[in-house]
Amino acid sequence: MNKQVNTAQTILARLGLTADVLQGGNLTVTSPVDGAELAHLAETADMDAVIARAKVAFRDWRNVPAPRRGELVRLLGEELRAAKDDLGALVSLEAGKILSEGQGEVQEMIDICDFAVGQSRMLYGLTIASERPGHRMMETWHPVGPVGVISAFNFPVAVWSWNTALALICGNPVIWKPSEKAPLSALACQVIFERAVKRFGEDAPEGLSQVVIGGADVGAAMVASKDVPVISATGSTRMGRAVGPVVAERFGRSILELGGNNAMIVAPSADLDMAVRAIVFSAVGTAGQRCTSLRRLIVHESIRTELVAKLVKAYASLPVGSPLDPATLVGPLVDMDALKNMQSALAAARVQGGVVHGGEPVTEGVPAGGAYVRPAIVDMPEQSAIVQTETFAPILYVMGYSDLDQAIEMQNAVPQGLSSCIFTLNMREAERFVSDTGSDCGIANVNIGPSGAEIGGAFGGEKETGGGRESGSDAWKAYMRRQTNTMNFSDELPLAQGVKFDI
Ligand code: UN1
Repeated sequence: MNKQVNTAQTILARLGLTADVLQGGNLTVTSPVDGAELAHLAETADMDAVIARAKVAFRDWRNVPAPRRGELVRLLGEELRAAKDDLGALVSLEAGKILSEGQGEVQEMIDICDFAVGQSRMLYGLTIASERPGHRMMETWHPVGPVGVISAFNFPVAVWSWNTALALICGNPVIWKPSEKAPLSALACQVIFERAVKRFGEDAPEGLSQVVIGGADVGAAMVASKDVPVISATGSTRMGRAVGPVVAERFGRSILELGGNNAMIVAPSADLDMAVRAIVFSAVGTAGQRCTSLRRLIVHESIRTELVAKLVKAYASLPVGSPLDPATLVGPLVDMDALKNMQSALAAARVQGGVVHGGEPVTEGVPAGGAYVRPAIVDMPEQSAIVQTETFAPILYVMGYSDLDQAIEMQNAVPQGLSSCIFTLNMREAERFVSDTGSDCGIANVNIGPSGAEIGGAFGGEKETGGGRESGSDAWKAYMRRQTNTMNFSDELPLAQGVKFDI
């Protein structure tokens, strides 16, 4: 047994995952760090029973006052704080993120718990003026029922927490189908959640949060069930195209957070040193495997050569290696398929006129068995087909522009619409970018890269990104059912719009 497996087993044991859970099943979990087998999990066999449990849990949980539901989420936040180092390390082992990003992901969970605790006392509805005398209108928000969460390997814990912290305070149980590539992080979250439940006491029904393990079949059962009124799915556009219509067909609600093809416009006035730092973090962080990763750089022609030279230099010194080594900035891709996809994207870029800097597999000085690469910068003559495709790898396509209208048009001319940004010190350009005629994305930043959003804002995007919003702002409303109430305290029955109907 090599050293890494020992480390993994120690971390898993501290997180309460013991051999009886980790062994004996058919789903093999491997670490992207070195391909080591971490576990063989049993797949969930009886989805009907899982959904039935969630339904029963809903009946009880909706009766618990929202601020008290918030107390459970407060305890979850406390347990996450206590487990932060171990859970962060498990994310690094299972998803291949560098240690700081693994920890950062757990911090994102803690942050959304804090947010949701406050929100639990603010499930506000409006009071609306009625057109009729002696009447009052209002809007009330009610729990909606079990929420199904489908998450991807690249944010194996935070995405669950955005959905779960809100779903719980809104009065709903959660069923979580994590990526088959990162189920251990999910099982660890379940243990942490159960610690919080134990401290919370009897008000929390059994089955308030359940994890289901397996492939597309397991997810499909949940997606098709009318007993799971909300499906929040994060992953590829292909997955969203399969999930969305099934949920719509049964008139369920889906919250889709799918692919991104995020751009940065760099204007002539930009602070180039700051832009370089933002570019490198957004394009290379998480080895280019965030849905918010920077994939397209649209640079003013007057600074293009200078900026590309600075980037090529910065990229050359990036430490690629084991994500468990604190000096590493670029960990592995999730698996060998991801490496193949990256290489074929680079080959296509060359055919389409691209000049590729870097991008080759790295085998020296990295653990054997992992898919390590040097991040790539690709100078492109135009925004051709490959640039319009999201490849989940550290490839940054660079294109030039000469006026801002053209840059914004290029920024918007891709099928995806998640995140975007502009680097400029020109106030007109900055305001234009976030105006009605600017970026068409769900996220548009000024002098900040497109990735690494805080939880306080609504997270999600337009077009093929799916239109869903999760996390902060008023995203909680998607986890509740809205009711319009008209209250008549008069002794008359006037009809709206002046309609007469006397009997
Ligand atoms: C994702 O990649 O699915 O904004 C989520 C970010 C993170 C979340 C990314 N806070 O990069």
